[in-house]
Amino acid sequence: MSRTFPPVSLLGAPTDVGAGHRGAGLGPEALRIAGLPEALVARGIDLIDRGNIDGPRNPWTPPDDGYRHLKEVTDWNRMVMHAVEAELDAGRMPILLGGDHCLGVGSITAVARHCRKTGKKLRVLWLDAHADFNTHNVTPSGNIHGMPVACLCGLGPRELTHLGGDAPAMSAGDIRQIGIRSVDEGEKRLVKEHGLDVYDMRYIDEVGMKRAMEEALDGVDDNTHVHVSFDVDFLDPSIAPGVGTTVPGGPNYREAQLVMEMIADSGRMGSLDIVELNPLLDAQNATAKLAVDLVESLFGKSTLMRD
Ligand code: 5AB
Ligand code: MN
Ligand code: MN
Ligand code: MN
Repeated sequence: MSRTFPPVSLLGAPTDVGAGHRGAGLGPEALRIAGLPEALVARGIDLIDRGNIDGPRNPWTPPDDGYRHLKEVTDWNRMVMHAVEAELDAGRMPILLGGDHCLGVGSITAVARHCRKTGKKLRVLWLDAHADFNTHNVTPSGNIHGMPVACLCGLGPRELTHLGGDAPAMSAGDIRQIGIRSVDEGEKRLVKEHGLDVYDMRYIDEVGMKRAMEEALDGVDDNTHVHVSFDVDFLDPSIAPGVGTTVPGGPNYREAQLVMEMIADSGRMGSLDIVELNPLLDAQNATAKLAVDLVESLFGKSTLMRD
């Protein structure tokens, strides 16, 4: 079963305005240097690198009313939303090179708008150590990269919950979270209240990655747009130390590959974020190279063995 992929566009969003460490803004260049464009071209993909979006600098100021840099985060997300939507409208698959995970708001808002226009069902696969479901009342940090899923589901400041127009981008039922192992106290309550579908590490330990992914992909059909939001801290820090917020006990190399391979097998991935890579914490660009290796599997590299 060989598969052809739609044309792909790389969009760099070099910012860390949503994070608590500086450095994620260097992610797009690190991913390029690690060979991402060449790897996609080698998979036979028609690729355009659109270069980087140019947003506001990081003012590095403390949180205000529970939000750090809300204005800059909103500006970046608006630009990301327009850039991602333009690619989808042109029939291309956008790969957003972050940047921190606050950018998931703009990226997924664009995807949700596209799904509404085309009548597709949306399924977001959120690969992360964290649930990213904080609000300004419960956040321990004020960092908006810990809030994008809440914003997308309508919990948060209006400029982010309504970035795409008059309604939140999605509902809790549209998302599956995989690899979760660090959820803050108040955040836990919200995750339960809103009924998020969380395949946390405890569950993965108990049933195995294969079954967890089968369940996360259940219901995906020919009319589904699968968006993958890949926070690199999803991976166990022993293989992926180059991120700002490491949490032990994540998926190992083979488990991570299986996740990517099963997503590739679904044949329905329509957009992708690669976020939270922090080259300042990454010796020899090794975590970036691992991310590229995993993205190759998302584009069917290892599936070849089963042709
Ligand atoms: B990431 C924490 N929950 O809100 C918070 O990397 C960490 O995008 C958020 O998943 C991590 O500050 C955000 C403690
Ligand atoms: Mn995240
Ligand atoms: Mn994370
Ligand atoms: Mn992080």
